[in-house]
Amino acid sequence: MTRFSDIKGFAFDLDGVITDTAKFHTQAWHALADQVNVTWTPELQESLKGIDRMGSLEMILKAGNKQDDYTHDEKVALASWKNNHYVELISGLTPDDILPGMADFIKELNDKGYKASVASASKNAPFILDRLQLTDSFVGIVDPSTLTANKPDPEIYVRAAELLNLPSEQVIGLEDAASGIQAINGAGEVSLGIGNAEILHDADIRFDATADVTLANIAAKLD
Ligand code: B16
Ligand code: MG
Repeated sequence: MTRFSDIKGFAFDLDGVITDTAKFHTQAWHALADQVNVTWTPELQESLKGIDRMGSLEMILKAGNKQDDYTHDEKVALASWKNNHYVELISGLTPDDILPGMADFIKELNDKGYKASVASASKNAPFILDRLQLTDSFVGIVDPSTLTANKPDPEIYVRAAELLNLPSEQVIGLEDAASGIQAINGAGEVSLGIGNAEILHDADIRFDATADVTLANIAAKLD
C-alpha cells in the first residue's frame, strides 16, 4: 500500500471536485431529456456523472429506448444544443463557485511543491478553470478530445500522471463519480473519493465532502 510520503502529485477531476458544475449539466441534460420525451430519474442523473458528452446523450436516449430514433448528425445536433445551454449556465462562474475547502487545498499543494493536473471528461474544463481563476495552479489539463476511451477507462488518469511527469504510484486521483474511481484504480494511482460511501465503495480513501480534503487528513487516512 502506498504511503503518504510516496505521494508527489494530484490528478483532479473537475466537476464535483473543484466546482459543482454537475447541477448545470443536470439542468441542461434534463431539458434535453424533456425535449426528446425521456423520463428523467435520479438514477439516470447519477449515472451521467463523469461520462463524456456523446456518451451521456446515448445513455439518456437508451433510458427511453430511443437510441435508434436519431441519425448520427441529429445526435451531434442534440449534444451541441445541450452544450450551448450548459455554456450559458456556466459563463457566470466566479472563484466563489469553487467547492468548500478546495481553493485552500489547491493553494496548500502549490505552496508545498506538489504538482497538480486536471483529468476531466469535460471539453469545457479550460474555460471553467479560467472562470475560477485556477488555470495557473495546474501544470496541465488533459485534452479529452485526444483520448481513445473515456472514464471508466484508465486512459485519462494515465495521461494526467504523464502531465505531472510522475509514476502512477506517486499520484493521488480525486473523484466524485464511480466511473472516475474505476479509472484511477485502473491507472494504478491512489483513488480518493469525495461523496457517498455506497457509490464510491471502490475508492482507496474517501471523504464525505470537499471541505474535509487536506494534506493532513489524507496522510491520516493513508498511513
Ligand atoms: P462537457 P468531470 C464530466 O466532468 C461531467 O461529470 C459529465 O457530466 C459531463 O458530461 C462530462 O464532463 C463532459 O462535459 O460536455 O463539458 O464536455 O466530472 O469529468 O470533470
Ligand atoms: Mg466529476
